[in-house]
Amino acid sequence: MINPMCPFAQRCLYVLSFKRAAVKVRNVDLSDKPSWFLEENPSKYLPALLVWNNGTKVIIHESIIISQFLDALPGISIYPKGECFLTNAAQKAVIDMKVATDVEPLRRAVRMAYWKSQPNDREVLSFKRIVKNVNDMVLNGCYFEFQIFGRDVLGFIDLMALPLIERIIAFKDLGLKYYENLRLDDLLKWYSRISQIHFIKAHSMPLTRYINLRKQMQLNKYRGLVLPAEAYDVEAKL
Ligand SMILES: N[C@@H](CCC(=O)N[C@@H](CS)C(=O)NCC(=O)O)C(=O)O
Repeated sequence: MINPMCPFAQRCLYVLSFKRAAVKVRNVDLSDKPSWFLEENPSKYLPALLVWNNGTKVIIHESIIISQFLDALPGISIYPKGECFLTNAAQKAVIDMKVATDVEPLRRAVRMAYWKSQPNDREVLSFKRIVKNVNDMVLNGCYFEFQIFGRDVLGFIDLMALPLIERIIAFKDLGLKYYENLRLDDLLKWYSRISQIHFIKAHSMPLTRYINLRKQMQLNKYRGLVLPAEAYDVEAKL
């Protein structure tokens, strides 16, 4: 269960698209939650994955956990898969750690940029620190695993970071204080590379949709993510 404009759902969609796994995707309007959704997913949060295992229903939440579950399904893996199981496990641990410590703080930066038009100095500093850290992890537009393992290959960190970085990039020309003297060159190079990948293109959105959603929030008109995503092609008006 997803909404195509939800950055956390997008993480799962990218992993699904990479795996080419046959999973039924159901879209949910979060501004008007249907009764089937409330019954099947009492937490009301997206993304959510319903799995039937030996007659038992399991509902999985949290974009990272769902993405890891999807990756573990039969087929190719977005995690490094070499000959040695210990190396694989150690590398997976390092990758998961990087997502937790360096990518997840982007949520806070994105949230601030969506909601807070007049940030105080502490908020601006915090935004800049989070974004600079990520910018420095993709020097010259290399994928995240280059800095960690020395190979410029798309991996799990890239897919978890993409929906959040997309929003950071989308808001860069709106004159927000967060972006004053903030270097985004490496992230922009990284973004221009990753957005050309076929399975990424299949789920990517025009960045203007995030700008229009932000406008809706700023006008205090946000009541949850609606369907279809095309609704965000038009700018919100007072
Ligand atoms: N930590 C969660 C965050 C999920 C989340 O915040 N989802 C939002 C949509 S983007 C949601 O379902 N909100 C409920 C609502 O709007 O009613 C994850 O990574 O999956």
